[in-house]
Amino acid sequence: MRRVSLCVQGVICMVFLVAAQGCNTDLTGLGDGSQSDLDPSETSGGVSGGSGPHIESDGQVVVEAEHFTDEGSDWTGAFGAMVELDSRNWILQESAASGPAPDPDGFHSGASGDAYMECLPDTRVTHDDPMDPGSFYDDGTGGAWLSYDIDFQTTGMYYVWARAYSTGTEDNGLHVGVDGVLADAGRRMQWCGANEWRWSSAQRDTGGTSCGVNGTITIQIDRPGLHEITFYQREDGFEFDRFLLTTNAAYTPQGAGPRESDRTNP
Ligand SMILES: [Ca+2]
Ligand SMILES: [Ca+2]
Ligand SMILES: [Ca+2]
Repeated sequence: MRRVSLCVQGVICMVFLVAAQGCNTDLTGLGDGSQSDLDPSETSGGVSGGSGPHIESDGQVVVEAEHFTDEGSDWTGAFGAMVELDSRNWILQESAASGPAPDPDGFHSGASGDAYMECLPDTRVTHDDPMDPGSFYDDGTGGAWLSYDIDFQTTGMYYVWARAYSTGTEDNGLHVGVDGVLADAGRRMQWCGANEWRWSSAQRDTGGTSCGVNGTITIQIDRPGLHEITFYQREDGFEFDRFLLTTNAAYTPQGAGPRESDRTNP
């Protein structure tokens, strides 16, 4: 009797131990929200709610282009209406193309959040079209821009990836800078491969090709805290879905990429 009793106690004790271990494992699996808890193969995009700066965590931040903090064009009141006629603006595109014409390639579905920003009007579509004032800014100074406030936790060099839809050779360039400074490493971001949403971190003419090679567009964050990331027009008609900054040289976003990063006011 005594031996059976011990045996029963042992079984009961073991059951409780197993239950306790399972509970502990589950709690650990909830994670602390760090990047190591995220699935690196995330490909379906998706937007975060809330407002305020997006939060960089563990060397990565993802932001929808349509969630900009501020925007502007090359128009300035000092030069009056003549210059305003030449300007381009970043226009929100959702479910259908919306002004100002011309926008020869129309609307493209498949953007994360079902929304993107487009630099319009788009007058220079082919290489044979005239380079109208406002249609092209090779070095990143003077064109329409979009800026994004980001709360950085991690300092260092970031690879800049952006997702865009190009339909030709004259709507596939962009520039990126930090805190109002456009460094050479952020100039002439380039896309090749038309008629699909595609990620790039390539600088034009790197690697011996006009398309460039990925990993050559970078920015430097030297101190933690708030920084302003700004994308500047290179070519009109550029269609801009979202961007991703990462300190990981080996990371290449797939599909629509990871879900958008959280914001400071969730
Ligand atoms: Ca278009
Ligand atoms: Ca164009
Ligand atoms: Ca988007």
